[in-house]
This record gives sequence, C-alpha cells and structure tokens, in this order.
Amino acid sequence: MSASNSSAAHSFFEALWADYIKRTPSASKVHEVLGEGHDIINDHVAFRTFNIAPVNLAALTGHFEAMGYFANGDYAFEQKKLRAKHFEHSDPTLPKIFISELLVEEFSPELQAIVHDMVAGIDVNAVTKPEFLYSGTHWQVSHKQYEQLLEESEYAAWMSAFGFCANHFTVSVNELPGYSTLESVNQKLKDSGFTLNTSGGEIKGSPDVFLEQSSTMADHTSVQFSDREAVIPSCFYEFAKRYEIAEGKLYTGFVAASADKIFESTNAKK
Ligand code: OOG
Ligand code: NI
Repeated sequence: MSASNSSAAHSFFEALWADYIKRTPSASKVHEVLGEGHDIINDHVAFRTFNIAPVNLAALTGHFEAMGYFANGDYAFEQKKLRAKHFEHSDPTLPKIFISELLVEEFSPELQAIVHDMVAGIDVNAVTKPEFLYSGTHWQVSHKQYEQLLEESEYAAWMSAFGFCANHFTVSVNELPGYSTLESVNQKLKDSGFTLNTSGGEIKGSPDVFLEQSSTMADHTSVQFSDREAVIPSCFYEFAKRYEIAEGKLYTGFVAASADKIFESTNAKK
C-alpha cells in the first residue's frame, strides 16, 4: 500500500458519506447521539449490485483494489439469491468493504428483463471511475416496475430505486468511547427514537462467531419514479462489535447467517 492510495481512499469515503447522508438523514443523528462530539470510526461500508457486466461485483472490486484493499472472505445467500465478498485495508482507520451482487439469472424472465434494461442504460466508461460507486441510478423505472421487483426480490427493488451508493455505514462499537456492549448502544438508540431491525433478534451473532451486529431500519425517502413519486425505505446504519480470534487480534470477517438478516433493514416496516 502506498500513502497516496490510502489518502485517495480517505477522500473517497468523505464523498461517499456526503452522498449517503442525503438519503439517510438519520445517519447524522446517529453520530450526534453516539459520538457526543468525537469522531466515529466505521467498521465497514456495504454496497449492492447485480451480477451483470459491466457492474458485477468483480468489476466494482477494482476500485477498492486500486485503493489498496484486498479480498478476504466469500459469502453465499441461497434464499435471497445473492453472493458477497468482503475487503480489508492495511490502514486500520479505513472501513472494511462488503459488496454483494444479485444472481439475476435465478429470477423470473420478467425480473431479468427489467434488470437488463436498467443495466443497459449505464455508460461503460462511467463504471471505470470510483465516483461510479455513488452515482445512483442510470435508468428510469416506474413505480409499478418497482412493485413488481419487490414481489420477487426486495434487493432488486431497492437497486432499481437507489442504484449505486453506500447501502450503509457501520459504527465500530469496539472503537466507540463510552460503550462496552452492543446492548448498551441499542438501548441508547431506542431511547433516542430509532427503530431497530428485529429480524433474527435485535442482536445478530454472538461472541461464539466473533461478531455481534445490529442495525436501524432504513430511513424513508421520496423517490421520483417515471410515473409517480413514492416514499420508500432508503438506507440504514449498522453497529458492529468484534471479538478476538487470537490474543490482540479481532475477527475481521462477516457472518452469513447474520448478514442475511441485516439485508432486511431495507424492508418496509411492518
Ligand atoms: C448488506 C447486508 C450484510 C453485514 O454487515 O453483514 C451486511 C446489505 O444490506 O446490503 O452488511
Ligand atoms: Ni453491514
């Protein structure tokens, strides 16, 4: 890793954050409530995409490799028809990266047709710039199509409305002054009016799998579809506490069974 790609990475995350809080106003409130004036260290940032060229996981990965990141884990989500990888950096102040992709060919011909039309609208040259990762949508879908996607895949529907952006940032509870447990973080959030994702329990994972995670339910934001405007779930904030796998060494991976539930933070509230 060179110093220059690390500083490029820091500017990238600043721009990514500025874009993220536009559709996730509660993220700034999370920082106020938990940060109380000091900086928040993020454990990881998550991205979503489709397994279709030129925007598949492998294509997006190149941007992180150029910043000095390396791949260190593969995950499969059979029911949601997704796969994912995570990336790490030798600079401990940089967040890990979790990127998933939807296995489009496993869905109905109707879903496949909508998604292929969306991806066809993307300028291939745009994908080669790191800014692509927070470029949003490159297509027009109707609210009717959004609802059609929603029937088969909440993930596909979310992608159709928001496209390429940070799906969530994640507070590193290990590096959060004043809190030693994820329970105490969750309690503070609930006392401050946040709704937590309870799918699979408020806390997903345990010290046995070296990772505990919780998340807010996504904010709701107004999206202009081709036929009408609608208020739908956008992005959320996650909280992670990692445990040692060896003396002085925290686990750096993810836990598929927990991740499976974290994905549901963009579901409509029931
Ligand atoms: C990713 C969900 C998984 C984690 O930390 O396990 C995840 C997503 O919702 O896109 O972020
Ligand atoms: Ni996450």
